[in-house]
Amino acid sequence: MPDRRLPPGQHVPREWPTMHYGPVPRFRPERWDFQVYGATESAGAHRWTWPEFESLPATESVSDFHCVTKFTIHDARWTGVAASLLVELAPPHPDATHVMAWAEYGYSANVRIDDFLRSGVMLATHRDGARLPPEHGYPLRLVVPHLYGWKSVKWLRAVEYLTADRRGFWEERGYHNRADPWAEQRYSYQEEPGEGPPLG
Ligand SMILES: Nc1nc2c(c(=O)[nH]1)N[C@H]1C(S)=C(S)[C@@H](COP(=O)(O)O)O[C@H]1N2
Ligand SMILES: [Mo]
Repeated sequence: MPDRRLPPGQHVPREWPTMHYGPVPRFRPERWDFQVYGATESAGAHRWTWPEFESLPATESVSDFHCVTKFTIHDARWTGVAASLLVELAPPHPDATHVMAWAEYGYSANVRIDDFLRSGVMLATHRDGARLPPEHGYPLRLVVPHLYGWKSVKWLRAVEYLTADRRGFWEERGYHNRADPWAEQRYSYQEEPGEGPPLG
């Protein structure tokens, strides 16, 4: 029977692969912080230390995860801070249209604010009840389950509010600006004219 939860071109592997570009960063809690900056309502940055971030109210969300290299993981259970709560705690300026999620070592991914606010979008510390392993984003990763996996930034350190769209790491390197797996938005050449910001 066809799997109706499988977007076009995807398959389910036996185990969850690890997928990223570059080395796994080491977590130094005393140096770690999380920031929300850019087009905030207050014009100032919001900052949390690791103990502060860890004491924010956590929620759980179960979702599927789709990587553009064609694997799909069903029913991942993520625990962490809902993106919608983060936006309440650190409100954007009314002109903000997109967020850039920033990781250690400068990896980034852009997401529309309405995509960021979708239910299931999480700043996750745990998966399936266990602390994230280092290679899966410890201590904190973004999960944007309704877009391809490269938007789910591991080793997340900041969210920047943008008043105009800008391409992130893979979006500048030929991948689609929005990345909806159900529409198979894999590559930037599939974008409609005017759909995204110009290629860097
Ligand atoms: N910081 C960072 N986050 C990243 C990546 C990366 O290269 N660097 N790769 C992305 C890609 S392409 C995918 S599919 C997912 C994979 O997550 P996983 O390793 O937990 O399966 O992480 C995403 N987050
Ligand atoms: Mo990916």
